[in-house]
Amino acid sequence: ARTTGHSYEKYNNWEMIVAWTADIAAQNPDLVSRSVIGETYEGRSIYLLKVGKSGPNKKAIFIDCGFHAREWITPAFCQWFVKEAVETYGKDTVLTTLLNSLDFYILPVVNIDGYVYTWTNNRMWRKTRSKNAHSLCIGTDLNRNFNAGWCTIGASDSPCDSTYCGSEPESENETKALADFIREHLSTIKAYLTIHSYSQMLLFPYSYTYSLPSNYEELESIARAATEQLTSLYNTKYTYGPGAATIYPAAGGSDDWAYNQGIKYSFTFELRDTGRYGFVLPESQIKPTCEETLLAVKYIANYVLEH
Ligand code: ING
Ligand code: ZN
Repeated sequence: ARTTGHSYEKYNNWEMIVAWTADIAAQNPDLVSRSVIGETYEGRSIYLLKVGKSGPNKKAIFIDCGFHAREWITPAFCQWFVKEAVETYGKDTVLTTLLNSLDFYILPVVNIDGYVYTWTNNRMWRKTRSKNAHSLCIGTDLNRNFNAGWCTIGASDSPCDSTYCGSEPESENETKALADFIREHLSTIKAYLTIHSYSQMLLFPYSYTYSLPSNYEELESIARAATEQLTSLYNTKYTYGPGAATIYPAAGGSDDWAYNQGIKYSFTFELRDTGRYGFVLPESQIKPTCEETLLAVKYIANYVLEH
């Protein structure tokens, strides 16, 4: 396994991330392959990495990062995850078993146009960069744009707001690309993990309603155990629970949508911190944040493998 040259403890711009996706796939052809699942509004390729040893009838886990442009720690986590996979395959028994038995689909940056904009224009941008009809305001909130109670609560129908739900569900190229991929792979994808920041929370459905999901008790116990693992490393405190009651009610999120598609293990991570640095988490926290988060992700992956 080779991962030379790339810095996993710094924030990388989109150009660097693109080069990294090509390199890590080229250097680890038995473990990593790269595909393009769509194009952003501004015409950038949306890259997806498939990580795992090839084998028959494998279950899969889908993980995305960079839904919201300013949440820079999240693309850093997706890069870290792939690095750990290629560097510890054949060394760490838990990860080796996981990669032999499961495929991980890693989408390192969903909202690429927004991410580029945070590097060039406005560090605190959240939405996409698409034009809206009859408005000078730009962008849709991708995590309000999915077809799950779309725009009924905790979302705005005004294009100037940061939680604008879009003109209709899946109005954004990025939403459509992600949703199409998941629909096409529903028979294999057993878990959906979407990585956001910040708040130190592990959320599960529902966020668009206070109703509880059918396997609520199971999700609650997975979240408890996964956050226990996470906290064990650096004592980072996490809370967990259904989105509506734990963070705030919000419709149109990808975890609720994936859950309603039949993916019964669907979680939103809210990584460090709780507000001291917020979205502008110092680079010195990339490594500890990624290490602790990896423990929770491994726990969930193991659970999925055994159930
Ligand atoms: N938080 C999420 C947001 O989109 C969330 C919380 C999770 C909402 C799941 C809906 C569904 O607002 C951040 N930090 O983006
Ligand atoms: Zn977010």
